[in-house]
Amino acid sequence: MRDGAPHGAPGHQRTMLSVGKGNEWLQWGAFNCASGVEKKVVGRELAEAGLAPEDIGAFLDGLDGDPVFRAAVQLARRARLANDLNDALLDIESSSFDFTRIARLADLSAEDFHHHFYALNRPVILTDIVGDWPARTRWSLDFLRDRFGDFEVTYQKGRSARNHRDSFVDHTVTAPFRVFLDEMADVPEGEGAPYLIAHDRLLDRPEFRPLLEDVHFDARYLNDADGKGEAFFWIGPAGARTPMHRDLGNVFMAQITGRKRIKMVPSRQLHLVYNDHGYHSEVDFTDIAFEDYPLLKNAFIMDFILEPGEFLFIPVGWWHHVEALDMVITVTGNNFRAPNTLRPIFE
Ligand SMILES: O=C(O)CCC(=O)C(=O)O
Repeated sequence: MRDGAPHGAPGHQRTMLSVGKGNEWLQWGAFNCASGVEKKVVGRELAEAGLAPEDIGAFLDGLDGDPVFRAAVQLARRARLANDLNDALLDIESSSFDFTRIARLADLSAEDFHHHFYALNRPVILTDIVGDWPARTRWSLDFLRDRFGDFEVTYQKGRSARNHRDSFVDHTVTAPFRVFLDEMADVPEGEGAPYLIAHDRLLDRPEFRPLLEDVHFDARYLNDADGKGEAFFWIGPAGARTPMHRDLGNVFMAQITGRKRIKMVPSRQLHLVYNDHGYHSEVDFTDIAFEDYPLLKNAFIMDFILEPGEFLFIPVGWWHHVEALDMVITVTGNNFRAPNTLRPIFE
């Protein structure tokens, strides 16, 4: 049993709950019972977690008489209906679209991009967008150090593979860009790679704004990124990682330098990725423990390498996990010409 959370029960959903916290285990038990897992299976897991047999018995016997639990059963039923519909639709759609392989295309008209990918919530790599951006030749580490080295940046250091919630809060460091570049060049064995990510909003700052002159937003699909929060700069060494998560709108990832290994799961398989908190999966996608996360066996997983000079379209809601294979520089953005309203369809 990993991290004390039960596994292996049919239809079971893992949670972030941990051993020794009786109430959290009871919440886990109620969640699984409401989701349709047999009471005896849940009872067995609670016993394994160390709860007293009489407490387990009283808890399970009391569930059906509890109006809050009955409401949870109703909600779980509704969620199941929505999930079943999504499964059925995706199943049909997979007969004409390969959800396990990313397409690479060039010369796509604005209309074709919109009708075949953007409007259908389908990812694609475009190979003719980024190749001639001046950034591809100009943004060497020396150039970045000489030009911007004295400016302070905020980056992530020592992020864990799974715990996304803590990642952004507890592992933030502020230092001159030069210091980050030095750290990036020499990551001690066993230490999480430092990563300067979108959250620093580097390109929103006047001192870094000139970097935007080296990128050309293709007018077929993109507006100029004039506004704040529309384009983002990422830089990190091999090993830098972004855990599995989804975004609030459509985004693109323009790969300037280095390769990234990317794993993606369709937006409509949200119920299979163990998303108990925020916009993140609790699963470590570098090495998926399918035995602990059995629902993932039913997911479509695209697994591919984004090469330098490529442009990846990540449709809203698609889950993505990113791992740098080399030193990487990336520009991401959401300045699509078509509506990208970042609707609050998420919690
Ligand atoms: O490139 C990365 O590490 C992550 C990018 C990403 O997840 C995003 O822009 O949403």
